[in-house]
Amino acid sequence: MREQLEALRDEALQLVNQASTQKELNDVRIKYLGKKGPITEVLRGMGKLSAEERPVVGEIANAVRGVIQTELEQRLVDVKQQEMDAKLALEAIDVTLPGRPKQVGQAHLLQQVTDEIEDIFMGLGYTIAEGPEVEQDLFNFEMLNLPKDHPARDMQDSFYITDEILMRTHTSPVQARTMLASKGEPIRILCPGKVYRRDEDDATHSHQFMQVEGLVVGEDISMADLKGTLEAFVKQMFGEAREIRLRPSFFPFTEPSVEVDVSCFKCGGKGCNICKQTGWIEILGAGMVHPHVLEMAEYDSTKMSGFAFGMGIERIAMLKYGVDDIRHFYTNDVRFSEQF
Ligand code: FA5
Repeated sequence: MREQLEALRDEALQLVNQASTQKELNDVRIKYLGKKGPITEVLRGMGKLSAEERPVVGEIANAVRGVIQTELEQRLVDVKQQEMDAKLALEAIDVTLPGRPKQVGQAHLLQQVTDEIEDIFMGLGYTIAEGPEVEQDLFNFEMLNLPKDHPARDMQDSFYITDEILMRTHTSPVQARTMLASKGEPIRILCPGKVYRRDEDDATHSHQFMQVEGLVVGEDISMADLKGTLEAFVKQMFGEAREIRLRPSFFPFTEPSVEVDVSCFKCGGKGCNICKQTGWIEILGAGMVHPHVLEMAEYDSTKMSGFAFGMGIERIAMLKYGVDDIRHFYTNDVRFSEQF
């Protein structure tokens, strides 16, 4: 009986040592220590033994059961630890791996230039105004001294939605809207925005582009104020060395009207391929607000005067950043956008 029990013990302990999962250990426990296991069987058969044998066999059986029990518990602790280690290894996160950099966007160059222009004029006391891109003929043309049959309309032939509604051809309608809303009070506004014309697209023209309008109305506003303002703007935008030149021009809503050129940033005025050998580059149209335009917007033109200007934002951006084709602004190629 002793040999039989010791053999069972050795067999069970070997299996305990070989087990590598909690389930295998549980199987060993059921097989050797369970109700139908061989040790329980031995203990159950004790009744058939003699009175001398009984305590001896009982002691051995209990000792064998105790050893198996202890070994099982010990092994269970080890197996649990191994299982935990394996799980941790599987789920390990390498915190030393460098992260994936997030792609950070940036403002479009036209937006950057618009912001720069706004900053300069806000420094001169201007406020920013806005107007609709889908505009009435009334504000886009009529209130600006361009009645229905005026030939100067041809220069800005546009996209009409109805006979009376069109995509605005310039930011100048904001002049009329602001004057009407200001009810005879002084004005100093800047209005950037998109405009639309039925122009052929080429390196310097687009059917949709951006302008920024400036309008100042008050007592004793003169051409000298216009010139001083634009000079201050050009020097801040393009550098102290830049000069401006005013050339006579025509716009129905200003009188007198001028085109404003800036001295070439590349050759400084000597003449080169950028300025087409003239030393000057045109950046905007401007003039003194026509008395009739003031009157239409209910301003007393004998007491109040004003100046206005309108520049192409693409033109300013191309000059300042050396962009050679206006179409780069609209193709959404990040290799272009990322450079600024
Ligand atoms: C005007 O649009 C006038 N409203 C400007 C003005 C405002 C004059 C206030 C007097 C008082 P003009 O058509 O010249 O003027 O356009 C102004 C600027 O817009 C041009 O100097 C040019 O830089 C830009 N521009 C005109 N057409 C295009 C085009 N198709 N593509 C890109 N830029 C253009």
